[in-house]
Amino acid sequence: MVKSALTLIFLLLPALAHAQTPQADLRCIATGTDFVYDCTIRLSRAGKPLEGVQITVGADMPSMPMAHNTRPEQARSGTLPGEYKVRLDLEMLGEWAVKLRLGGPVRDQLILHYEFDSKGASPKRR
Ligand SMILES: [Cu+2]
Repeated sequence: MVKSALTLIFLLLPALAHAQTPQADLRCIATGTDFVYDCTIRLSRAGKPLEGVQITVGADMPSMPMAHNTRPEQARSGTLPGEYKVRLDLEMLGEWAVKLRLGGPVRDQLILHYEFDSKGASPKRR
């Protein structure tokens, strides 16, 4: 009885946390200028697009702490609900931790690990 109740709690906890934490998906396309990417962020919570959020986007390389000092950029609203656009000027190819600072109606911070190559970026599973 206790065991099954605990099991239920452990099954539900991640689902609850997942429902409340904003989720972000990042798509980036290389612009043709070295290390400059046009990126689209899709922000949602519990499967619904999050609109009207102020997003400040920073980036650094986990493998090179303090080596880079990219300027945080303010994302602008995209065309679809929950969509935001930002241009990232990174200093080299490789794995970057893209940090989204959310302000306005939602306050949170999300860190997205992406591998940037000459075409764009793909999520890095750790
Ligand atoms: Cu680097």
